[in-house]
Amino acid sequence: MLKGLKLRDLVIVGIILIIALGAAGYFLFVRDDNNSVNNDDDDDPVNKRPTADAGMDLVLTSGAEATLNGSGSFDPDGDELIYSWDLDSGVDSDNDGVLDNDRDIMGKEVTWVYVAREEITYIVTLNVTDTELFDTDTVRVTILPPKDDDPPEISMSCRYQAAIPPYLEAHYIITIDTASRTELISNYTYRLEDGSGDLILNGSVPDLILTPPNATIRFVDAPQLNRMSGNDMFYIKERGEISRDCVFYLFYNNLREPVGEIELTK
Ligand SMILES: [Ca+2]
Ligand SMILES: [Ca+2]
Ligand SMILES: [Ca+2]
Ligand SMILES: [Ca+2]
Repeated sequence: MLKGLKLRDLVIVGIILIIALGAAGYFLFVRDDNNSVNNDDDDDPVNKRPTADAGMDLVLTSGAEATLNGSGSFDPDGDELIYSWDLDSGVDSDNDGVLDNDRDIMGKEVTWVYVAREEITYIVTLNVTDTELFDTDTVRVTILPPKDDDPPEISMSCRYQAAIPPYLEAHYIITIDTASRTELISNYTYRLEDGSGDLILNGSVPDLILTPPNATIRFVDAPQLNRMSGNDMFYIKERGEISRDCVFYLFYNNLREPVGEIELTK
C-alpha cells in the first residue's frame, strides 16, 4: 500500500517535472527567439540590402560615348553606396575566373566609349554595396558599326622640346587635341614627310606603342586605351632629315585622304 502510494507520487512528480521543463524550455528558447527579433526591430535595426539599378539599355554607334547611369539604385536604410561597373561580361579583367564582377570603372554615373567593327551587345553589370551587403543589375549596351562614309577628324598640335644633354634628345611632341569620333588605334596609320612631300617614315600606329625610348617615333596611348583619343601623343626625335617643316599625317583605314595633319614646328 505504502509502496503503491510512493510510486503514484513519483509518477505525479515526474509529470509535473516534464510539464515544468517543457514550459521553461518554451520560455527560454521559443519566447526568447521572438523577443530577440522584436528587440532588433526596435533598438538595433538589421542592415537591409541595397537595390542596384543599372539604368536603361543603350544602342549606340561605335565610338560614341555611352553614359551608364546607376542613380536609380537605392539603399532602404539610406546608406551611402559604392558603385562599380563591369563593362564587359565577356572579359575577366581582374582574372579571378568570374566574368561579370570586375571593377572596371567606379562611380554612380560613368561614361565609356565602346568601339566595334560589327554589331555587338555588351552585358554591363553594376554592383552597388553599402560595404556590408550588395546587389547587382545588368544593362545591355548594343554597339552598331560606324558608317564608312563618316571618317573621324583628328586635330593635333605640335610643340618642341629642346635637348637636355645627356638625358634628353630634342624632339617634337604631337598631341591629339580632339577626335571627332573615337576609334581603335589599329585603324590608324601615320606618315611623316619632309617639306618637299618625300616620305621619311610611315607605318601603323599600334606598332609605335612598345618601341624603346630611343626609337625615332613613339606613341603614348593616354586615357581611352587602344583608342585614338584626346591627350594621346606622338614623340618624334629631331634627327637626320626630321626637323621643322616636316609634316605628320594620320590616315584612317584605307582612306586616301588623311584624317589629320600637322606641321612640325618649334
Ligand atoms: Ca543597407
Ligand atoms: Ca568583365
Ligand atoms: Ca572577374
Ligand atoms: Ca588613347
